[in-house]
Amino acid sequence: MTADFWEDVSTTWAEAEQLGDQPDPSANASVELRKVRFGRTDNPIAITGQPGAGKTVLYDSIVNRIGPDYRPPGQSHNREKHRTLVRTGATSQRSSVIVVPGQRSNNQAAAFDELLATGSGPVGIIHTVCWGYNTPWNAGNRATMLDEITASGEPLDDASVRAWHLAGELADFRVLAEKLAISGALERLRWLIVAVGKCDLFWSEIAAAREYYIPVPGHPTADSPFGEVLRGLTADGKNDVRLAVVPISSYSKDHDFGVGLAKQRHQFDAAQAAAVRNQFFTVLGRFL
Ligand SMILES: Nc1nc2c(ncn2[C@@H]2O[C@H](COP(=O)(O)OP(=O)(O)O)[C@@H](O)[C@H]2O)c(=O)[nH]1
Ligand SMILES: [Mg+2]
Repeated sequence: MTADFWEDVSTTWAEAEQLGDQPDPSANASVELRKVRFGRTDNPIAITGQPGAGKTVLYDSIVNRIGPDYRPPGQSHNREKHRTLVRTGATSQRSSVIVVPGQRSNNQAAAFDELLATGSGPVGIIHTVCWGYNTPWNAGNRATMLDEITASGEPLDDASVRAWHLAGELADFRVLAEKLAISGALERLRWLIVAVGKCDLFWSEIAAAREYYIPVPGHPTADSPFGEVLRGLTADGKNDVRLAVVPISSYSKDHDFGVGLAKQRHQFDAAQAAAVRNQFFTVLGRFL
């Protein structure tokens, strides 16, 4: 039944929320991913999402590369393809994990089209969103953002900058959903995780993020615009794409909006970040 599908999605999120509030230091994820150099790579997994959403750092977090000396690699222009060994309990398999830039510029879209055109398409997608806390990599984008916010008559502040990014994120997700449907890749897709990243920056607002990213069980008309697209993409669970929407913090740090505003402080200690990350792994492990 429709409502149950979204109830389940909400329950999985709620578990992460609870662990973020009360970390259980003894908990361990049952799945391990490791970057490897050689070998076959079946089971392609794509990490999608807007520029600056946290895709590259999320991959580094997934393969456990984020230690005390970690420095984020900066803006990536091209598609990144990694051979990855996935170990769940006693079994292991190789996957290629492809980090694909956002869908809204031609350049970026080409990378995703190429992935779909391989004939097999991804078996799983981790779609990265970040509640408006995109790192504004590109000076051109920053200028467009400033122009559009000024034209709208809004003051330039955290709220208007985040709203601008959220609108872009929504448009990007719409394009992704359409491409998956039109290319037929949706029929091959076995799972989708919406990774609500950088949650260390907005943990105090996590309930509002949950309401934005998860369709409302039993009440389609109450969905947020993002929820509406997600509901359509997954056909309320009827198209056999397994779905989770979960918060994740790959790398806690203060956020620079990039336009001269005060930084947004991160709100996580190490135990909280580890607990939420572990839960993300547990969920990912169920799908692999
Ligand atoms: N606070 C916080 N910042 C993050 C997190 N993940 C990434 N970032 C920051 O966001 C920037 C962009 O991330 P990146 O993965 O390079 O974005 P991409 O363009 O989607 O690949 C990084 O340089 C980090 O500074 C996170 O979980 N929390
Ligand atoms: Mg990147």
